[in-house]
Amino acid sequence: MLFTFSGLLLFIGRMKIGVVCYPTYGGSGVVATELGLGLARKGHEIHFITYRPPVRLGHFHQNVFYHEVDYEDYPLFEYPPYDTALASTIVDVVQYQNLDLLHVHYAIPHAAVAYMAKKILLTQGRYVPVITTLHGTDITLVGANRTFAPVVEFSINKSDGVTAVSQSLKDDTLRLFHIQRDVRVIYNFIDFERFRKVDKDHFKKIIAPEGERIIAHTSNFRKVKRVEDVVRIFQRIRERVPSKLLMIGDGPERPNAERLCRQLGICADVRFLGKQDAIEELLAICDLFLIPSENESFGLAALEAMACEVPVISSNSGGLPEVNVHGQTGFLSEPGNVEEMAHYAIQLLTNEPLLQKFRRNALAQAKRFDLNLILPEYEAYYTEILENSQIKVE
Ligand code: GMT
Repeated sequence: MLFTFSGLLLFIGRMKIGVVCYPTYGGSGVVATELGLGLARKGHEIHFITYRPPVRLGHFHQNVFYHEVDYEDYPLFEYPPYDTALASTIVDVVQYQNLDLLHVHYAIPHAAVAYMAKKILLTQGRYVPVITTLHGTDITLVGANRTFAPVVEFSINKSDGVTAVSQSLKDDTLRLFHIQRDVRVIYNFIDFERFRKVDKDHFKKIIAPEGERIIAHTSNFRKVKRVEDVVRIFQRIRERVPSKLLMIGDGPERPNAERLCRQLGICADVRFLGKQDAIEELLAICDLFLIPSENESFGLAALEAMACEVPVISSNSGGLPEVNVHGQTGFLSEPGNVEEMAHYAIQLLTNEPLLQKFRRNALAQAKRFDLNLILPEYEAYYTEILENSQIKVE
């Protein structure tokens, strides 16, 4: 059979890349969108294939295209067959936009759906390599569950390239699944054009009129984030240091966290801000960031805080130690050890020179994950996978 393969584009450097991701507020969707936008700025043509425009997509860009997954409901479907609709849309976009490769973020269901699309395209004589980026819970939480595990393992093994956002996630993947292929670690990244400390003093005066310390937590408020620990840590800090807590984001655990604030009588000092677009403006006024997660493959929220010169008190789970350096950019404790986390927070907040030093260290560490350093790693990986795929087809 004769396969058409648009790898020729490789030699002129400009790639046409299909990006499949969750368009919601969530680390994997944010990484996928910002990677796509970064690649578009470098001249690649990026085609997002999702059920809604990704939240961080923003304004029009000449190299960015958006293809909505077309889905028609039918009374028979108690569960919408989104996977089938997505596979059909991928087939359509690859064919008609002549894509070079597909980059899917979050294994479930994207890696399996991409495999199906690849197989359909092969019957039409078209080969498109698939790269899967593992983000965390697709491996450690949902992925490892037997409801999904066989499909996750199969689709990782069938991807042409697989990346993990931290060494810890790679190790977890190899421990939890029978993986017969290489998994490349390409760290998450930060765009310093957007995330940097800016002067928002007027804003600070509104949140903390008496010059209180400002502490923040950002997440999707899922169980794995241990948001009640955030409240308990803050309660302990507040007993020693006048301070305010900003709870940014939303999710299933928010009502429990709000209830706990009421029980503890600390509501006046805690603000639940819901989902926010300009997180960097909030981080700009913060003194400390809390992320006590049960598990965290990377902790993009911590990196965003560090880029804005905010030290981090975190758990030591998953990939967090690869981002937050104990005793330099913040402190790490066992998940659930709220006493120790509060102790570390108070130590920093009551020692201005130490806090300033940690602020500088946080920024220096964040610079290791600069978008401009990580983007070329993805480009090189794409090129490698395209070249290998070409050899396979030939
Ligand atoms: O948090 C999740 O449930 C899934 C996922 C997401 O889409 O937000 O988060 C994961 O991917 C992020 C981006 O790579 C990582 O920074 C997060 O650490 C990771 N979350 C977990 O591992 C819990």
